[in-house]
Order: sequence, then structure tokens, then C-alpha cells
Amino acid sequence: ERLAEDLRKALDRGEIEVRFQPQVAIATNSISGVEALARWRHPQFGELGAETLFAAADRAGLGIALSDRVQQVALAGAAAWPKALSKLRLSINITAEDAARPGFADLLLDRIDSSGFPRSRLTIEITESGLIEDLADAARLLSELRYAGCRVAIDDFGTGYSSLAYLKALPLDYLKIDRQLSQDITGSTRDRVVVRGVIDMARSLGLTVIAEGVETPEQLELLAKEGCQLYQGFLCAEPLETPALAELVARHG
Ligand code: G
Ligand code: G
Ligand code: NA
Ligand code: MN
Repeated sequence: ERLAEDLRKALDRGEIEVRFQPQVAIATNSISGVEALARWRHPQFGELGAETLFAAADRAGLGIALSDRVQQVALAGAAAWPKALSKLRLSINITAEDAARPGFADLLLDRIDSSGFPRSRLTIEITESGLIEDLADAARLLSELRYAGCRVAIDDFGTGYSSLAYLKALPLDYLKIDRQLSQDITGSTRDRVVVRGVIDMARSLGLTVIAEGVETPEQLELLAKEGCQLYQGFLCAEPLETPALAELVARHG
């Protein structure tokens, strides 16, 4: 298949890039961190996002290779940030497939340390892509990462695979409300009650709640009222390259 073949070459040539999307503390309207998101400028198909990339990678048996590369590029990029960004947290993604690899905690910690980016400013997001088959193994991995000084987030909560079983079993610092759920909050009372329940449950467990995919002031206002502490979404910014991020942080605070 064409895309999978091209992706193999792109990996060989080091063409996989990341963009950084701001995460905003709602109470102060300040940018406290960013999530690194994979991008590839395909010569014909244009800019491809993580979803398309990982789907192609999985078909080509390159899921782990792509995930490894994106983590490396994200860490190297953030380690080279200008001083004005030196207070920001960085979130990187790991997949269920990563979590199932024996020795992955040590591998990832080595990767982090050799990048020079401090563990204390790093959050590891475990994404929906793929079912976590062994929750006890995943829990052990996340514990090791937290013990080593990183924080841990469950991504895409409320749709896909991220479920109550994950919330019960995994040691976590952050819960990220899936974009669909964030956006539905302005729809019906019913949608709002569901989001309220998720936020209450997360906060009762001591987690910090991040809403993803926030696009309008109305969505933000309702999420804030329900107790959501951080947001990510086009209302603040799309995923950005470092120079644009630095400019935004200078303007926005
Ligand atoms: O960037 P885009 O909107 O296409 O991202 C789609 C999905 O891919 C998101 O759910 C995101 O969490 C996931 N994703 C983004 N970057 C990475 C990555 O580096 N590794 C993995 N495994 N998933 C990622
Ligand atoms: O949930 P996940 O991590 O898969 O989502 C990240 C993807 O969503 C990124 O590819 C990013 O470009 C996209 N994204 C980020 N903010 C918004 C937003 O406010 N609205 C929409 N529709 N997509 C967004
Ligand atoms: Na994510
Ligand atoms: Mn997500």
C-alpha cells in the first residue's frame, strides 16, 4: 500500500515532525504546557495528522517505530526550546502497544534523559489507540514513570477505549476529556450531566481535568463551571511549531 510504503521512507529520512498544542490553565488563562502531536508533510497528500499516520503505520507494522520516533522528535524539540518556554510542561503520547512492551519504562526513561528534557516537566499521555490488554502491566508501567518523576495522563476519556476500568486500575495525575464530550457540553442537559459526572469523579480521585477540543467561549465557560481546570483546543491555538508557540506565549502569558 502506497501510504504505508511512503511512511517507511519518511521514517528513514527523518521526515516525521511534531507540533505543540497549548494547554491553558482556565483560572488564570495562562499557557501551562503543550501536547506534542505528530505531523508529516506528505509530498502529495499534504499535511497528515497522527490519526492518519498511526493508522498507516499499524497497517505496515510500523506502529512502534513511529511512536518511538515521535517521542524522540518531541523530546528533542522541547529540549531545544528558547528560554521563554522553559517553564512549560510537555506531554508526549504512548500507545497501548508501547505499554505492552517488556522493559518499556526503562527504554522511555533513557530516551527522556538522553534528550535533556527534565522528567519533572514531562507528562506521559496514554492514548486511546488500541486496547490495553493487561491493566496490571500498564499500571506497573505508569507507577514506574511516576516514581521516576514524570506525570501521567489518561487520554480521550469518555469515548473509544478509555473507560471506567482504566480509571479504577491506573495510577494517574490527569484525565483528558475527549474532544467529542467537551464539544457536546453545549448541546443538551443530558450531555452536560455526563461531563459533570466525569469531572466530579476525576476530581474526587485527585486528578486534574483537561478538556480537549475546546473551540468556543461557550464550551469553555460551561466546562469551567463544571470544575474543569485546563483546556486544549482551537479556542487558544492549533498545534504550533516552536517559533509560533514562543510568539503566542510572549503575547498570551
Ligand atoms: O493530531 P491528530 O488530531 O491527528 O491526533 C489524533 C490522535 O492521535 C489523537 O488522539 C492523539 O492522542 C493521537 N496521537 C497524537 N500524537 C501521537 C503520538 O505521538 N503517538 C500516538 N500513539 N498517538 C498520538
Ligand atoms: O484527542 P487527540 O489527542 O486524538 O486529538 C488531538 C488532535 O485533535 C490533534 O490532531 C489536533 O490537531 C486536533 N485538535 C486539537 N484541538 C482541536 C479542536 O479544538 N478542535 C478539533 N476539531 N480538533 C482539534
Ligand atoms: Na494525547
Ligand atoms: Mn486525546
